[in-house]
Amino acid sequence: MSNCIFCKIVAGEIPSRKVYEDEDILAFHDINPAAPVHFLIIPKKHIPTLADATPEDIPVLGKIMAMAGKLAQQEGCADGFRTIVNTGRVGCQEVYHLHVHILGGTQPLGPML
Ligand code: DGP
Repeated sequence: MSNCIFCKIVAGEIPSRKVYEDEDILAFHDINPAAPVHFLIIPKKHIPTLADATPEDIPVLGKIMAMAGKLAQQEGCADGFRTIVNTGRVGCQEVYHLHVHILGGTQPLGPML
């Protein structure tokens, strides 16, 4: 999508600090980190929100989840991490290109739920 900031990152039109890239997904550091380690994993395909995902998106969504632990460990989250997917207005989603936040670091982040 031409006006989507994360599509522009996928296209290389906006720079990012990449963590991982393959033909289906991209991981890059969040511009506004909320934890010592904070990166995002996105599908390269423009899926606006988790609520817009369809059965045809299952492989790419599975890949994102299957890569999360490996990438988190690689980035320094040896003792665990939190995954967050904000969805829609009520979910306080700011960027309407589906993304999984990975947050971690050396200290526990504190309970959210
Ligand atoms: P959310 O509220 O779940 O939609 O979070 C969107 C996140 O995206 C937020 O933590 C900041 C991050 N973000 C927004 N614009 C950019 C950008 O241009 N580059 C990077 N690396 N991150 C961005």
